[in-house]
Amino acid sequence: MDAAAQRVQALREQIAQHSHLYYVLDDPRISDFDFDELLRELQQLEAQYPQLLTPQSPTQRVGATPSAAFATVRHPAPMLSLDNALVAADVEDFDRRVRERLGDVDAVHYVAEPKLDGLAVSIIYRDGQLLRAATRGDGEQGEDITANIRTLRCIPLSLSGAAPALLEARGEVYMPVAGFARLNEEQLRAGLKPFVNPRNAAAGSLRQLDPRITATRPLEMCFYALGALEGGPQLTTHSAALAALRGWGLRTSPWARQVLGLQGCLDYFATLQQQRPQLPYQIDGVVYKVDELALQERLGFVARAPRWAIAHKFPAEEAQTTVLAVDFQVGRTGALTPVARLEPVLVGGATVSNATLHNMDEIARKDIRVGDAVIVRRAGDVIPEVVRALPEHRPESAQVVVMPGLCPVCASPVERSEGQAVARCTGALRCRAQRHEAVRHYASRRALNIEGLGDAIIAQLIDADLLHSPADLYQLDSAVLASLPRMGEKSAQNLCAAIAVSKATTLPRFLYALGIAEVGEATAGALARQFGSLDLISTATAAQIEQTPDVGPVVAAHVRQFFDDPLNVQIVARLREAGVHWSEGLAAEGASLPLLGQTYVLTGTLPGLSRDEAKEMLEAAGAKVSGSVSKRTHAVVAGAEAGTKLAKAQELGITVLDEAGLRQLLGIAPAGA
Ligand code: I6G
Repeated sequence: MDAAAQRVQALREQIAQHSHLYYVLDDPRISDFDFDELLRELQQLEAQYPQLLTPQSPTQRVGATPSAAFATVRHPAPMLSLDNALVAADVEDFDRRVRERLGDVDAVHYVAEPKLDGLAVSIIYRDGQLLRAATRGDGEQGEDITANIRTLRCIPLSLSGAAPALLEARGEVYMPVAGFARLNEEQLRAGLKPFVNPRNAAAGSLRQLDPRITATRPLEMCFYALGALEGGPQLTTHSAALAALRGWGLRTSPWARQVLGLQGCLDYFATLQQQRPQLPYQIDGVVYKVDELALQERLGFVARAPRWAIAHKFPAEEAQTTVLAVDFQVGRTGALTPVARLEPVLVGGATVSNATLHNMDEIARKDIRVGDAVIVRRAGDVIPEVVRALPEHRPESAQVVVMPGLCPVCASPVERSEGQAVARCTGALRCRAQRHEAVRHYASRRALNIEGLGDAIIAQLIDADLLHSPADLYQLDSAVLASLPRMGEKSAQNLCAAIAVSKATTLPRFLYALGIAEVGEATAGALARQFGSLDLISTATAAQIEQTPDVGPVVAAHVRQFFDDPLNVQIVARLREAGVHWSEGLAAEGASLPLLGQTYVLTGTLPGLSRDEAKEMLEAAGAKVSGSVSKRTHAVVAGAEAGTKLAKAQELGITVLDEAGLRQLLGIAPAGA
């Protein structure tokens, strides 16, 4: 037993040392295989001598049981957000303000480091042991994600060296690009939706209630600040704080550098911008912080951001490539969207081989031809787009793009109504592409919310001739579902249950789920309130439909056309026969719409609400949520890292709300209440 205890101790020390070498110093000394061997030996000994097991053992990263919900926890000190600089002139202003406040000093020492595109997390170590980890939340309170954070191998469960009595370390949890690509391949193989980008994948992985799932995700963490420190060394600079974090075994950015003055910041920015495509993770800018802590203290804070730091964002990335072909994608409502197939090109760390061309008017306006050299742009989460053609490099063989007369999927005629930018396939649900999109839309979260019905399953069901419209979903049983390739019995049962649960819905959701052209959630809600019943909507004339607030002739015509198509009428009847039901009448929908007629824009990350949630709440109150700021915008709801939309709102003098303001406006409880 003594010998076993000694070996366990020695193994834990070796594992901690090699983790430190691997994750913190980026200097592995043994192979992954040998590392796993050490872990395996430790596991075996702990199984043999359970009395030697401790929660801090590296074998105990994954807790056994999923939790029902995340607890809310208060941060020892608020987690602030950073102001953004979008152009060099903003950094110049920042540096000038810093120097003026400090009494016109010549040049300030800053620490510059990459701004990782991930999620801010705070971790508390008490007496060197990992005690608690939390998301940023609203800055004051976050969610307790300790069980999930413990599964990240790069985060030590015990600190190295002389640990302080209390340490709150802050940093960014992110997913490296390679791990993200692997995860998405697995998602697709499993018939699940791929993640949009590494940031969303990291957020989704950290918000798992079952830490065993988080443990399978390739997450990493990079620390960038101290929140609280008790019983530790006296630190006088931010550089020293970063060095102390590293000393305790916490990873910090290998790119962090002390720079001098504005020019030092801008030179660093230019260097990092060049390195960006080669970095193994996504970054969206550079953070500059005044290095001297005493100066930071003198500068203090304005609103919720420090005056001594700023995030200098990279502009949207652009690159030159060639248009190989233009294909037409058929969407849910039959709209044909031209998509440029490009010679693959690296833009901002991702290979772009397709870009949207929006519609034919856009192609004509930009004069884009097949064979053209073009500039493509990729910014953050948005779909890459072709910015402009370079006619000076146009080859003689370049070809003008023509809209096909027949749908490329089902060969039905394509129609473009007068004055409309969009051409549509007239095949409706007879077109496989429209059928797929119709079912996907019907099952989407904000329509009938059928969990587990991913793209791959929809495609398999269509291939097997089992799905001609959403109504066929209710004819599926778990035996049929289980017979699909790669579908287990349990998943088939779960999907079957999810389909059954979807039968109870609301009229606005059902109307939205039908996927009528131009009928989004707000319009579906307005129609439900105006008419109160599906039968009244489906039999109303276009003129009557137009009486609905915010509904114009185009929408009214689409609604009428939808219910004039016998195929649609039959599908609706079959859905109702299958048991899809809702309560009709105004009371069922909660008639109060205080924000009717008002337009809101969401930007940045709200601490306690996802963008979808905020949008849903605003729309439920009758507001329209738009993607761009204009003079007609009623207010902009801005969260952390808000960008140009916030700047535009300020320029136009439009009201800006934070999450607390939004909650107050909607009369809902403050976050964490
Ligand atoms: O959101 C952030 C990203 C990176 C930060 C940050 C950072 O430093 C590299 N630093 C601070 C002080 C804050 N947010 C508030």
